[in-house]
Amino acid sequence: MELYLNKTSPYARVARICAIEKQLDPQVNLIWVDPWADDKALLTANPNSKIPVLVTDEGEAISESLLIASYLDSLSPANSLLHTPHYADVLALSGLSQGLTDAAFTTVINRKHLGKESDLTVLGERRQKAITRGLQRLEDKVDTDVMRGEINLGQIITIVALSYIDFRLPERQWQHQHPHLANWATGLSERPSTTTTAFA
Ligand SMILES: N[C@@H](CCC(=O)N[C@@H](CS)C(=O)NCC(=O)O)C(=O)O
Repeated sequence: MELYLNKTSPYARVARICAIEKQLDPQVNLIWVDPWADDKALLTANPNSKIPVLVTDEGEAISESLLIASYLDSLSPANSLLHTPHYADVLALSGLSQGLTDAAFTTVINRKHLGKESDLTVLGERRQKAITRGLQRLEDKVDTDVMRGEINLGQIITIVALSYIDFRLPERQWQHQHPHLANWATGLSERPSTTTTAFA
């Protein structure tokens, strides 16, 4: 299999962590690309020019991190990332934290292309509020089974979302207001799958 990725994409990092947690990483050839550079190989795999893309051994190009996670989860019995006893909770946590990533990532892209004033537009303010509410909801969920139990997709997306905020929006300093979540994140950020995929 081939995984198209870069070192700063939160979505690609989720896909890569899933491959590692499923013990499939020896079978995944990492193809480092710049999705903004009209890379020919990436455009062939994904005309949307977005990463991640996983090209299967059969040649199917799967885009969208959640779909890639679902595919990888089906390939090996190691660490069931989706079909746990808390299946609905895993999906709920995954959606919540994917939304947090979306709000943070869109903030970063808008700042890059339109300037920091983009935070002050109607949509920019909605994104900031979404981040604030998302962090609070995660803080409220810290002691649930889905967050405290075995590693699952929801936990993976959550740790990537939080670490992406630290990486790109450090001014949020969310740890002060959300100490339980910060404590939870410290524990998960020590796993080999997260340390070897750290943003750079
Ligand atoms: N919903 C997609 C989002 C993928 C995405 O937006 N990836 C960014 C990198 S973090 C990208 O490739 N952007 C390039 C572009 O928008 O042209 C997923 O979950 O995989």
